[in-house]
Order: sequence, then structure tokens, then C-alpha cells
Amino acid sequence: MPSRAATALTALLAAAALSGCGGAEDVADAPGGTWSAALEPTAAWAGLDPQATGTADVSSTGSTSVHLAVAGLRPDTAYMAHVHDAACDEDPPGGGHWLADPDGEDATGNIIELSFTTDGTGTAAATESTDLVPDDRAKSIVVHAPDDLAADEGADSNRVLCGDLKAE
Ligand SMILES: [Cu+2]
Repeated sequence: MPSRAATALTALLAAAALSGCGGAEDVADAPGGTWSAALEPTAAWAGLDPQATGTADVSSTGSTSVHLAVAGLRPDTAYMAHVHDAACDEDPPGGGHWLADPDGEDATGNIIELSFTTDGTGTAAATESTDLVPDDRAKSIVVHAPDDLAADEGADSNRVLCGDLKAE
């Protein structure tokens, strides 16, 4: 026969289960967060665009927003940036694209990408919103130059800037 204390405890746990719905737990377990990255020229571009620089901020609490600010790039040029899945000291810098569904396609809808065009001074800022929620497989932000520019410059990679994502 259960003691009075055990009965009271059972009732308490039942009440907690009913009312709590794991509210605090859900927040703690939810993916997402905020990250920032300081972008620096990759080895392939350090000699070509040594003044290139930038910052990226990723915030994700339900929906995701990625803000990118860059300077020192080529004027009036269209670049592309992605969230990548490896650190900038990997080869190639940043590895592959971060995929929302690791078993899914490496394509729009399963990756986070920003396209932007620099102004006449090589500066740009861009913000992209997405329903995709980065997790701890998201390691870096990589900015890609147009392939024809990389080819013209004789660069062996179109990866101009890379920055490691750091959780805030
Ligand atoms: Cu990329």
C-alpha cells in the first residue's frame, strides 16, 4: 500500500507533467541560436584581395536570419555566400555546404545562401531570411567570387572569404 508521501509525490509529478508540457525543456532542446563570424581572405585570395574583410551574424530562434557585411571586394561584382559545414582551416576552407537535411540535396531549399552585389567601392551588406534552422554542424560562412573572376585572376578557388561561426 503506497505511503501518503509517495501518493503526494505521484500527484505532484502528474500535475507537473500536465501543466509543464516541458516548456523550459523545449527551449533548451530547440535547435538554433546566434552565431557570428569574422571573415578573412582565404589562402587563395590573400594575395589577390588582401584588404577583403567582413562579418556575418546568424540568428535563429524559430526562423533564421543571416546578415552579412563585407568590404574590400571587387566593385560592382556579384558574389555568393553560404553556411558551410567545416572550419576555415580545412581544405577546402569551410568544407561543403551545411545541409539542413544531411541526407537531402546540396541545393536551394536545403542550404542557406546569400547572393549580393558589391557597390562601386567593393562594399556590400545583405540579409537573408530562411525557415532552415542551423545546428551545430554549421561551422563557417564562405563567400564565393564569380567563377569567371577567379579564372581571370588565376585563383585556384572561388572562395574569397571564410569565417568560423562562433556561438554567442
Ligand atoms: Cu559556399
